[in-house]
Amino acid sequence: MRIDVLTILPEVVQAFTSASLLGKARRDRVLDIRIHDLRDSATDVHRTVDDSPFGGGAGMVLKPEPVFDTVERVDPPRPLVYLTPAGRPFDQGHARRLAGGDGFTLLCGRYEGIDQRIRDHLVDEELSIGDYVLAGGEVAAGVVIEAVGRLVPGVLGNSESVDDESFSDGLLEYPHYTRPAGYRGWEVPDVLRSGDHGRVARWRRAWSLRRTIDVRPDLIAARGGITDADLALLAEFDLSAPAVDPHER
Ligand code: JF5
Repeated sequence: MRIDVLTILPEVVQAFTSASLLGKARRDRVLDIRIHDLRDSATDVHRTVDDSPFGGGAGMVLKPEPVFDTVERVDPPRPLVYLTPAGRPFDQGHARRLAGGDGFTLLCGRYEGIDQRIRDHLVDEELSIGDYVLAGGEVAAGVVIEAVGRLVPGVLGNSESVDDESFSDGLLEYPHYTRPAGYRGWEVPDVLRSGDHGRVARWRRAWSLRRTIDVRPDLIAARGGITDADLALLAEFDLSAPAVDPHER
């Protein structure tokens, strides 16, 4: 998979995509990540890529010429995605769709924004990684590349392969435990050590439901509310009331 990134901070994107999981995938040639410095397409000695907004106001705007020039010079893969708080909320569904293609391109904005003609005539879609404002799109690009990259076959090892359970059914993760079974007097729940795989699966699902109801009621609504089977599962593990912490019950 080829992923191109258009940025004025290539060293930031280079560093992020050279470490750990993404770095290994790049070395293994599973991910072909190409980082382009928008300033390489500037035409003046100062390598200017921004200018003040028509109509006045604070801040600067990314000029159209360096972005169009870069895209026409390197012919990056589509879709071309602009990362902005004004975009559609990026989620696991977007990550799966992008991971299923041959590649995509990320445009990192800076300043107050980018010239509208880039959005109208070059960008295919606008995505937001959350409701906050960053100084630039580079960290958002890192988020998208990692979320998509880990879904690309060959990026994760066999022992860490993608858990298709988490998020795919729209619920949050259940609690995880490892050794030691007792730590500072806090014991791992007996059910997880019982060897009863059916009961373990029901306990995990009950906790996923409980956590999702408590912290993400929007996800519960999106899957059509709570069913009678869900309520029975919560009751089986005494989770009918809002949870505090697995050890406080
Ligand atoms: C950016 C103007 C783009 O801040 C972000 C962002 C927040 N959620 N998703 C992306 O992108 C950088 C800043 C200012 C345009």
